[in-house]
Amino acid sequence: MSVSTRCYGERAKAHPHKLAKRLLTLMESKQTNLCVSVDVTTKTSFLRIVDAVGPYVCMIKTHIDILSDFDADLVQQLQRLSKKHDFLIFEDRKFADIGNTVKLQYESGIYKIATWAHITNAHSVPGDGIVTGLKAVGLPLERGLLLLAEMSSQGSFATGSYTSKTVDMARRHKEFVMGFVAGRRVDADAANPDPSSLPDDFLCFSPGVGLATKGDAMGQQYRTPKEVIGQCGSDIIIVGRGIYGAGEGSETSVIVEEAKRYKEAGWTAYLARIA
Ligand code: S5P
Repeated sequence: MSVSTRCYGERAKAHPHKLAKRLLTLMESKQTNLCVSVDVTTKTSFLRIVDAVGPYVCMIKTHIDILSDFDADLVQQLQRLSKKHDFLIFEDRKFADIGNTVKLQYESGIYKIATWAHITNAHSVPGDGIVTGLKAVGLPLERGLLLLAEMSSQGSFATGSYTSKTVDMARRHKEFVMGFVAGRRVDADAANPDPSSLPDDFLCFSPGVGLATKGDAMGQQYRTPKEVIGQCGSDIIIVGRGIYGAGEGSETSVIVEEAKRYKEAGWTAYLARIA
């Protein structure tokens, strides 16, 4: 597989999607391609972990609906930390319904995701209407969308023609869709072995990254930053339990050390790729 040797800063300059440009610029200046997924269930643990890893990340990924004590103040604190440490917020909502429903889920309800999350994501399974619905809310707010083109879990059905049709869907909505959740640069093909030089230059976000283990008991599969960034041409590593471990009980100092270790591993893999 051929991978892009262009640096984030160069891609930022040419990028037509405002939020992708902002993210690539931030990655270059903070020297990080690490996104931490903070999947804990209490507000105190969540904010403690976000504040601890903030200096080392380009993005924080949330599952806002797993927080037992969610309130409006949590969103305000998260936004404050996003400014303090300079990272973007990605709500991993994985929308999967018809356009009209996802539009309501994105802008309304308790969470009002569109008001605070710079980025969210969606499955392509419903067809183009899902993007049309989300775009109606997100585009005026200058938000960005990722499509799930592949999944890291064992036995995932998002392979082959499902993946390539998802790439086609993204190309039809590139003013809003800024990239993919996938394990590799899925928009590369024989005609365009380095799609980072194309005007759409979709960003590739890869979950299922771990340095210590190969998976969990529920089908998650892990690869290293070197495999994901260096060999598969992905742009951003998404790491959850590899960094916060047991979550609520983990020492802040241990979380900080792990965040530094993954940041370093992701950046080293990227530097080796563009060298
Ligand atoms: O294919 C996927 C897509 C996502 S967004 N596989 C994933 O694991 N994710 C998310 O990444 C998942 O929902 C979780 O929040 C995170 C991985 O967490 P970890 O603890 O396994 O690193």
